[in-house]
Amino acid sequence: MARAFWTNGPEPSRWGVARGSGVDQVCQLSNKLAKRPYRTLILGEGDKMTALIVIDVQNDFCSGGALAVPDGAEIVTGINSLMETSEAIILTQDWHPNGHSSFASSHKAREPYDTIDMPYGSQVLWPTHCVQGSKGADFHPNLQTNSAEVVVRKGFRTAIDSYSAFFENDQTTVTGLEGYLRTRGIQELTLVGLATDFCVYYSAIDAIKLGFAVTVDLGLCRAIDLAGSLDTACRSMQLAGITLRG
Ligand code: VGL
Ligand code: ZN
Repeated sequence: MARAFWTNGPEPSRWGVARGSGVDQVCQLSNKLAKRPYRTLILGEGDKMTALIVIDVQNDFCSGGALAVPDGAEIVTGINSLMETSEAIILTQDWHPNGHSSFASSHKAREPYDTIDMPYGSQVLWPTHCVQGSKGADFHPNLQTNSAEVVVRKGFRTAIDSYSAFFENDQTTVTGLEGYLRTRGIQELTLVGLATDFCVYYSAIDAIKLGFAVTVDLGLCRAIDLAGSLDTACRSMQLAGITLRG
């Protein structure tokens, strides 16, 4: 949690004053409580701001969905509570076009959960899920989405899947999230959501490689668990220096 102080009122024009006085970051946030439209959060040197990143809490990953993660919807209430004390909130949304290359239905004689070689490496084939604009791609109806500042959509290029919120599965194409976090001065991340062993896992590993301090709240994640993938993911996250909690 950032050590920070709030000051009511300064307009954006005061940012220069704050910077000149040895304060290294100034973030302007809307203030729902004050009558003034904004108040300014001033972070001193060494202060860290933490973002909550909510991964893919979408209908298709919850019960009744096309790629339902066991007990996926159980985490929604807890995520909503955690949002109330979070300094910054980012949601990700799996967002595939029809005929996406990660769908088994896009490949002849292939079944869901087969693995194929793509130009960027091995790829699990999934049931058709999270098609752009479909009900399955919507966030779970009970997820509190109003407090999120940003929604990062991923997996929208037909030829590349994207588990991670930072890099697509070719490990080169960026989503832009890193730039967003850095320009907001965010250095610490807490990850929650679906699925622990795919999108949460790849996002957490990329985040720590990029130099963020990363916590995964396992109590607010649920897994697909294909052939021991949950165990492998947890061990790799721990080895990488990610804090596992919950
Ligand atoms: C996911 C498989 C395919 C996930 C997304 O959100 O973990 N898994 N697409
Ligand atoms: Zn997907």
